[in-house]
This record gives sequence, structure tokens and C-alpha cells, in this order.
Amino acid sequence: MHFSRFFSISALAATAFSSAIPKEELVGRDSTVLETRDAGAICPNQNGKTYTDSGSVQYTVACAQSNNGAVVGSTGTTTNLPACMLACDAKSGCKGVNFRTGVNQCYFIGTVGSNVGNSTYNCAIKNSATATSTGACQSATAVAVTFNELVATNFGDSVNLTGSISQLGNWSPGLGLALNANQYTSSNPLWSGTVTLPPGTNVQYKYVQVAADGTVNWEADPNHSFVVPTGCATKTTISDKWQVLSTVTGSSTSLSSVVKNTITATSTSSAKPTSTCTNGPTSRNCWSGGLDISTDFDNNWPTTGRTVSYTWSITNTTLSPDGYSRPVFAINGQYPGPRIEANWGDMISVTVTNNLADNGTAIHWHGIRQYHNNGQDGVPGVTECPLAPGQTKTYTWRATQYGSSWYHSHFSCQYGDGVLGPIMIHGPATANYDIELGPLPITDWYYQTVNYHAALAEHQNALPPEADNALINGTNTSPSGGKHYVTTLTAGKKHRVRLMNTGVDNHFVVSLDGHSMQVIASDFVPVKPFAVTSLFLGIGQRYDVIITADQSPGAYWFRADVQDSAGCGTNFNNGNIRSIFAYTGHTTETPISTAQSYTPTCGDQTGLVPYWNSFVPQGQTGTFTELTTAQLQQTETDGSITVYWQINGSAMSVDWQQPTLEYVRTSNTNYPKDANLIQLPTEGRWTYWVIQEVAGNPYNVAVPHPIHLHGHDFYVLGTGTTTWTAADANNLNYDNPTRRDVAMLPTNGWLALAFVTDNPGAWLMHCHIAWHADEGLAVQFLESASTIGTIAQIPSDFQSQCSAWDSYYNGHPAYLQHDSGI
Ligand SMILES: *[C@@H]1O[C@H](CO)[C@@H](O)[C@H](O)[C@H]1NC(C)=O
Ligand SMILES: *[C@@H]1O[C@H](CO)[C@@H](O)[C@H](O)[C@H]1NC(C)=O
Ligand SMILES: *[C@@H]1O[C@H](CO)[C@@H](O)[C@H](O)[C@H]1NC(C)=O
Ligand SMILES: *[C@@H]1O[C@H](CO)[C@@H](O)[C@H](O)[C@H]1NC(C)=O
Ligand SMILES: *[C@@H]1O[C@H](CO)[C@@H](O)[C@H](O)[C@H]1NC(C)=O
Ligand SMILES: *[C@@H]1O[C@H](CO)[C@@H](O)[C@H](O)[C@H]1NC(C)=O
Ligand SMILES: *[C@@H]1O[C@H](CO)[C@@H](O)[C@H](O)[C@H]1NC(C)=O
Ligand SMILES: [Cu+2]
Repeated sequence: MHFSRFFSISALAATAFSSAIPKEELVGRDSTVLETRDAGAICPNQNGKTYTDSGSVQYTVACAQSNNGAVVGSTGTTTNLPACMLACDAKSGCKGVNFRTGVNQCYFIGTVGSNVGNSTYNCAIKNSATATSTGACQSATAVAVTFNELVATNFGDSVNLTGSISQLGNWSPGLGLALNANQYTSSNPLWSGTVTLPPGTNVQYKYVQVAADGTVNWEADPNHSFVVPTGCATKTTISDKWQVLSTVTGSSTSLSSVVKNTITATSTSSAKPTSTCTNGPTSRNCWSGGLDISTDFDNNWPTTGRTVSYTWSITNTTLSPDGYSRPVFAINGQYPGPRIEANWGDMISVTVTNNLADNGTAIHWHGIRQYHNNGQDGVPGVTECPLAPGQTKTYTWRATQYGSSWYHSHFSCQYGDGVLGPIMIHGPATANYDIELGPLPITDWYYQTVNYHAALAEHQNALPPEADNALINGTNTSPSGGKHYVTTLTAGKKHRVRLMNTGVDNHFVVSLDGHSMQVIASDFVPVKPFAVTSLFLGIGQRYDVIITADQSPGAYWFRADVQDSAGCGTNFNNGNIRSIFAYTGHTTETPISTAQSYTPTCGDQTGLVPYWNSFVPQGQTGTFTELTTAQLQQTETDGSITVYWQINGSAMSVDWQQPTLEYVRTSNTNYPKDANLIQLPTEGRWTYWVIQEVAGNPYNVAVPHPIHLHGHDFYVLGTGTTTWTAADANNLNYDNPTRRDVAMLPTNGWLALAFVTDNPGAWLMHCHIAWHADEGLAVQFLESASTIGTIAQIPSDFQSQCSAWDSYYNGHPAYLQHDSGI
């Protein structure tokens, strides 16, 4: 627990302070000159050495210590040292100060001579004598702005850039900039061009596609806008992707441009979608209202005006899904709970009554972005107080994404005892299919309650509990009875199945004997279709697959194998976790099919290429913040053991009575350390993270972890099986990397992730193994706290729910919080 600063510093996200001194900390107006002159200048050797840059400004290297201080200033979209110098100039009292760069920001390190930190930094101090005189950073008089536009075009087509300034033709494409396709490939459809502009120029612009016959197709609103940075930088780059119309406004000519991207998935469809193209078996890429599979769903979704409503009652009952009776917390008496089914853009309204006598609850909509709607994320102690026994509340959210997921209680490990169910949101798809078969949730299953196992696991030096069985679509066989779920296939047809691991601890490889599966989405992200014969399903992960019934009609085993040989959970019934896919007329047969072979794994499926191509700006040295995770078995004074999973030495424990949004609501920034709270104060920033598994104490318990982020998808830039080093940042994939909301952290290894701050709120990132989440393996990102009250309003029932919880919890409840609470 040596990270006292960890949770209290704002603006920490981008700054990975380390004892190594990144080269770019050789701050100078003309950093090139400084660096070439003394690339090896490292404290303490070069302390006091003075340089003069090309602008005649003198800099003195000062070996300072970090006090990890406040933000100097924002530097716009590009982080570079000259920009930091300039930001410093603009701030009063910013003299003789040293600082370092972060993503888009500069941070004070401290004032030389009165430092309070420990890390030694190599900084350049602007000599005050010359600092104010000439201004010296010969502020660039012209900036070469490179525009990168990602858009797939038909052969012979090209792309122009036009905008509000004369250099871009004053909105006349013919006088604008013709982009070139030098780097264009099928997987990287990049159009690029450079124009030199005066700093400070305010530009609104759009891209146009120019067809071979000269037809000009404009990109949809809104206009892009950009201010050329003022500063010393003489070049900068902007990356955009083609904006698609969100409403039908134009002629059919302009609409065809919207969807001209070739959709390989629909090769059986001869026609390209048009404004009237409707979603059907041979046009799954289509949707409605001008939206389709090539719509940027981060920014566009239909407004259907429709609300899909559900009313749920959670009760403590007894069920026997595999023949063995055990207590289950069921929703409306069902396990799995009722399916949420809606169309892309619909509002979903779920009224929940907690009829459990002795537990609170809170429902989380896994993978749902909750855009500007953090208060409905359903995390007790973060976005709400738990819903007390006897209480009712309504969750409301919009399906801005489409695809497959699940909802589950986030109240400790409660979902493991039943409070979960599937979500399916209809929308366009990257490949065609005839028949929708719906969700196929898969989970490990325990005969003692998960609450019981979790409490035990938290206090013993032992392997985690072994699951007794696993259920596929809510059922399986066991020595007590049960049955195999039977899914019916129609010969010759293509069937969409929504696979999801709703488990507690077990990770599965799934396969259907004799058949391959075409993957069309990972989590909520449409991917370029590809075929597999087996798929690894980490906890919380989803795959939408298409199964073609192209084998001899009969019954086939669908298998979910727990990856016990790869350290991904254990199950007494492994080898017998099956359901049946039977062709019409064969649904009563017992399969005699043989299994597909595969290599056991506990690592993510590779080859997941998002259909919607995205760039992630390359993280620079120092932009990755490391989050280490390790197990701690603490021996208490009475000799008992408490098991924690910590991040940077701190196991999360939330306070149900004081959720993060309550702090935000009352402007209280005094977050307890074990809130594991990381402030991301600024919107529109890329943030970069490396999660590293390190040795535990006293045992090195090294296992893979399924890492799940709320409120955003993340981009998976890379993984490693050893210790992350700064050099690894150079070998990551920034070009249309896999995007999803759960990814596997390899045993003893690292997982490099990036996401952009575009959704103010308090968002959890945690391991989805229920034992580990209970034991603290979580952080929360508090994104743009200052705008939460306005952009992501705190729900009107927030306080009354807390009052009801307080009166329940302060009145001697049967059970108290004994874990992280999430
Ligand atoms: C976690 O610890 C690492 C060093 O082990 C440090 O680099 C990183 O900044 C810390 N993370 C946070 C969020 O403070
Ligand atoms: C860091 O500084 C604090 C206070 O100045 C001091 O107590 C502590 O021992 C220092 N730690 C290290 C590792 O130098
Ligand atoms: C695209 O830009 C080039 C260069 O400015 C210009 O010659 C051409 O006419 C433009 N195309 C259209 C359709 O405006
Ligand atoms: C984009 O700019 C054009 C030209 O100034 C203007 O007519 C149009 O309204 C702008 N669109 C948006 C969405 O602001
Ligand atoms: C469920 O019922 C059992 C048996 O009556 C009881 O021990 C347990 O506390 C109940 N759980 C909740 C959450 O109400
Ligand atoms: C799973 O069960 C549900 C509810 O019974 C059913 O609607 C769905 O089709 C099943 N899924 C598959 C893939 O068979
Ligand atoms: C929830 O109820 C179960 C009994 O059904 C109990 O074991 C558990 O401790 C309770 N959890 C909390 C946090 O109240
Ligand atoms: Cu979750």
C-alpha cells in the first residue's frame, strides 16, 4: 500500500511517472537542437548545464524532484514540448517551473528548490532573464496540417477536402484539396493530404467523395472543426473517418455514397443498400433511416421513439436447472432472467423490485455504453446506493449500440446466484443470415451458493472453488437429472446465434461438432466476418456467430469446454457441458457426433477486425499508465486470512452508502484510497493503460483475468506474456485494433488498452471473475467529474434510493458487506 498519491491526484491518467527519464523531458523550445546536442543529458550529471536554443532562449537543465503537481495547461490535440512551453508562458507565475508532457497536457513537476516528491526528473528551466523578452519560441508562422481520412471507396473514386477557408476552397470541392491514396489498402483505406495554414486558423471542413463520373458525394453533418495550433510546432495531423448520414435527406445519388463501402459480408446480396434498403436475410448490412452497418455508431443511432418496458421482481427461490435443487435469486421466477429484446435506438425501461429479504441489488447492463447516462450503470457504491429489500426502481437507457450482451446484478457476487439475463439489440450485421436463434448464454454453476463460495474463497489459502456443473441456455444434465438444451436448425439455412459467457469463474472454448461458425461481432462491435471451428469465450465476452446448416441432417453436440488445463477455471462436469443443435426432424435424437479439435487456451480469439475501421493515435513514451495487479493473502491478528486482489497495491472496496456519484453531487473530492479512483478530468483525450500481472504476496498466484470496462469499448493494442517494458509501446497495433469491452490479461503478462474520454461518469474497470472482483480487482475512472451533473445528470431517484438503503442498512441487516461490494 505504497501509493498514497495514486487516488488523489487529478489528471493522472496520462502520466506514467517512472524513474527512467523519457527523452522528451529534455524540454526546450527547439527540442531537436537540445536533443541532438545532448541526447544523453540525464540527471544528475548534467544538472545546471545551460543551452541556448535556435530562438536564443536559454534553458538550464535542473534535476528536480516530482511533486506530481497541477496541470499547466491544455495543448490541444497534439502534445509536444514547444506546446507545453507555450502553455506555460500563458500561465501567470509559470516561470522557472519545470514540467513534463502528458497526453495533450503539461504538468508541473515542482519548483526547483522546494520539491516534495521522490522521483528525480531531468527538466529544462527557462532562464527568466530571457524568458519574457523575445518570446523566442519562434512561434511557427505556418503549420503543415495533414488530414487523414479513413474511407473505403470504389475503384476509380477519389476524395477531396473542402472547408470554410480559402485554402480549402471556401466549401467549393473543386478548389479544395485533392487527397491521395498512397497508403490505401483494403485493410487501411486511408486518404491523406497536407495543406499549410497559419496558426490559429479556425477551420470547418468536410470530405467529399468524387466518383469516377464526377459525381460529388458530401460527407454527412456535422462539419468537422479544427483550430490550427499556435505554438512552435510546424506540423500536425488530424485523423477523421467518413461520417455517414443519420437521416435520409438527400437524393438517392447522395445516399448511395453513404454506403458505398464494399461490404464483403453480403456477397450473396447483389444490391448495395439504398435509402429504401431494409434489413432482411440477404441485406443484413441494411438498417433504416439511412443508417446501416457502416454507420459510426459512436456518434449516430436511430431515434425510434419507442420504449421497450419490462417489470421484474427478484425473489429468493429454489430452482433445479440441471436437476439439482438449490437456492436461486430468480427474476420473475426465471433463470436465466427475462430476455431484453429491442431495436437499435430504442429506449429500454426496466422496473425492478427487490423482493430479496436479505440483500440489496443493483442491475448493470453489461457492455451498454450508457452514453451521457452514467447514473443508470447499476454499480452499487459507484453510480447508486443498492436497491434495498422491498424497494422498486426503474432503470432507463437507450440502445445506442446493437448486438448481444447480458445484464447482471453488480451487488457483490449476487449475479452468480441468478440475477442475470440476455440482452439482444437488433441492428445491421456484417454478414447475411436467414434465421435468428437468439442468445445462448453459458455459465459455470455451483450447488452451494456463489455467495457462500465467495465468502469462503476470501478467507482461505486454497484454490478457488470448483464449479459443480455448467449450464447452456440455462440447463444441462447432471447425476440429478436435467436435460440438454436443443436448438433447432433448418437444413440449408444460416442461423445467427449469440454466444455469451455469463459465468462466475469458468472460461470456455465452445464448438459445434461438424460445423464451422462465422463470427460477425465481438462484444458489441461488428467485425469483418471470418470462420472458426472453435471460439474462446472469456467471462463477460460475447460472439455473434452464423451457423450454416450445411451438414447431413441430424443432431450434433454443441460443447463448452472449461479451459482447466490453461488455468481458466475448473469444473467437476468438464467434458459433459453440452447442448444439442438438431436439424428439423432430428430434435429427439441423441447426437453421436465427434468433437472438433483445438488447442486448449485461455487467451482471446485473434483476427477480430472491427468492421468500422478506427485509428488509435500512437501512444508516446510515457503515455501508458501501468496498473499492476497481484494477489495479497493477508494474515490477520487472529491468524485468519483475507485474500485480496489489488491494483497498484490497493484492493477496491466501495462504500454502498456513499457512492462515487454522491461525492460528485456534493463536490466532495475526498475519495478514500480504496475507492481506487482514477481521475480523467478532460473529455476528448485518448488514455492508454497497461495492466500487468505481478507476483503476489506471499504466493505468486498467476492466472489470466478477463478485464471489463464500463461506459466505453476499449481498443486492445496488444498483450504480452512477460513484463511490459517501455519499448513494447512501439510494437502495438494502433491501426484498427480489436475493439470490445472484455479482454483477457494473460498469466504473468500484460494487456495494453486505449480508450477515449467521451462519456462523463464514474466507470468501473474490473476483473470479471466474480471471486476476484469481490476481492478488489477493480479501479474506477472518474471521467470529467465537473460535467457529470449537467451532461450525465444524476438520476432524480438517486437520493431517495440512498435514503431507503441507509435506513435498511443501518437497521441491523442480516448480512453486511464483506467484500469489495461490486
Ligand atoms: C501504478 O503503479 C505504477 C508503477 O508500478 C505507476 O507507474 C503507475 O503510475 C501507477 N498507476 C497509477 C494510476 O497511479
Ligand atoms: C519519499 O519522500 C518521503 C517524504 O519526503 C520520505 O518519507 C520517503 O522515505 C521517501 N521515499 C523514498 C523511496 O525515497
Ligand atoms: C478535387 O480537387 C482537385 C484539386 O483541387 C480538383 O482539381 C478537382 O476538380 C476536385 N474534384 C471535384 C469533383 O471537385
Ligand atoms: C457546415 O458548414 C456550412 C457552410 O458554412 C453550413 O452551411 C452548414 O450549416 C454547416 N453544417 C453544420 C452542421 O454546422
Ligand atoms: C434466501 O433464503 C435463505 C433461506 O431462507 C436465507 O438464508 C437467505 O438469507 C435468503 N437470502 C436473501 C438474499 O434473502
Ligand atoms: C435459448 O433459450 C431461449 C429461451 O428459451 C430461446 O428463445 C433461444 O432461442 C435459445 N437459444 C438458442 C441459441 O437456441
Ligand atoms: C446476500 O445474501 C446471502 C444469503 O442469501 C448472503 O450470503 C450474503 O452475505 C448477502 N450479501 C450481502 C452483501 O448482504
Ligand atoms: Cu460488468
